[in-house]
Amino acid sequence: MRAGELLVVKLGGSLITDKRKPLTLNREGLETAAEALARVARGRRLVVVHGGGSFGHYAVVQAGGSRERLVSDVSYWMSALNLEVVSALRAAGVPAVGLPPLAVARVDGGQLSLQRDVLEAALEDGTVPVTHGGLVLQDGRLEILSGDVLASEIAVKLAARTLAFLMDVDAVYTADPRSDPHARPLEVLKRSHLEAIRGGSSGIDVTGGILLKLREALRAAEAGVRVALGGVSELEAMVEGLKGKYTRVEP
Ligand code: ATP
Ligand code: IP8
Repeated sequence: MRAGELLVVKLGGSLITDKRKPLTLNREGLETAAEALARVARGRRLVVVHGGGSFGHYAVVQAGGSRERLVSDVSYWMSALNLEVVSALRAAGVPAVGLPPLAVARVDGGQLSLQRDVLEAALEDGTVPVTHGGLVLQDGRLEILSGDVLASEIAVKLAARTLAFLMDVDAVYTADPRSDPHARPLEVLKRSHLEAIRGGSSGIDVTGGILLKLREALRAAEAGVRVALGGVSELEAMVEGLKGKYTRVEP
């Protein structure tokens, strides 16, 4: 197997899109993230999972109750966003390969499983798989799986050294820092903190916002992965396990 510790990065939709504006890319946020990813990819194996932001979450809401629109529109807009992420990474010198979530995960009897061989084959070739939250086969139907869940599952099953969740905020706070002036940043997140943390999302979000992310972060940390959440400027510190302004997760 190709050498180098494995790093999994969940690229938040809040960072790479404008979650308040439908179908709007945050190109500056994406390019900054791509450059930071290029730096941490040196000497490591890297898997990137991105979220839906104002592409996926908006498409789900717009579909209303229509299965036809849900499946076609979510697939279309998430593939469009995936191509933007892959293009930004390639421009930063990262040999990215886009993989739809359908190719890497499925749910049977409520149990999530990974197509490990697809991810491992891409890593073995020295490339960086870039998958995303979106449609996967779930007990015979195409349904939405959150990128937070997928990133955590990949980190656990492929025994990643580190899982980093990048967002448009620099840490996990006691409440949403965008709307609560009294919100305090957490240096450490433990399971016992979960009940007290208040949160939502920075815009439309159909998969559970920050609270789902925190549960997934804890799940991976409890399986032995080093987990951190924060902004892109601290990615290197998160990956090296250095001190910095971000939240680390303690099992
Ligand atoms: P996506 O699901 O599209 O990938 P994401 O994972 O980047 O998006 P969210 O799930 O929206 O992002 O979570 C990040 C957002 O959550 C931030 O923009 C922030 O405003 C909001 N938020 C709500 N509560 C909190 C909290 N307690 N701590 C930190 N951020 C919070
Ligand atoms: O944004 C869901 O993934 P997430 C993507 O990581 C959608 O929760 C809604 C298509």
